[in-house]
Amino acid sequence: MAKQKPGKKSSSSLAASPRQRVSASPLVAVLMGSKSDWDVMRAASDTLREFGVAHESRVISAHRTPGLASEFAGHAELRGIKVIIAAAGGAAHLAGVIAAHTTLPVLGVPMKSDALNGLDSLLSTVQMPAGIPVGTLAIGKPGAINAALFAIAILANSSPELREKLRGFRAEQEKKIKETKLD
Ligand code: RP5
Repeated sequence: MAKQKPGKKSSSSLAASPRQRVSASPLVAVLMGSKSDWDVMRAASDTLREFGVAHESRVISAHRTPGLASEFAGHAELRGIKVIIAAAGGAAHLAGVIAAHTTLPVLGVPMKSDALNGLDSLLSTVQMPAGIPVGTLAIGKPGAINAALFAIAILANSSPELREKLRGFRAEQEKKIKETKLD
């Protein structure tokens, strides 16, 4: 792999395009196998935005765009990305393929599928053979939100500001539960 300073890579297929949602110097990449995943995966993007984390959201398919998948993963670290979230449904190999091409932490989100309700996606994401890890979250929207929170927790290891925001988020969540009144 060519030596390059983090945050500098910008080849034609990796550069921002009107079809992708990108921010300058993204720390997190939210990848999904199809636009049909976006309804769910926008919850990951929304969560990252609420915490002020620069990120990009892209459609990259392990089987429909295999070259782009390996190119993206191979250059992600050089571009300054710290965590990759990869969502896919069915024979969901996107997270595993991405993880095979980078040592960055990869978080997999199984999408709910028509045929098997996401069980296929879950098993194909979670059952990575030893050697190439994919941290797998829950099926669908809870997994999308938790993948973003997990990415934030990873980033918070080197960002006291983010750690404080995460504490605030937990405190707010706790407060809401304690204040819950049933009819
Ligand atoms: C996977 O196939 C995608 O991640 C998506 O969840 C599933 C179906 O894709 P479409 O046929 O809707 O494009 O690659």
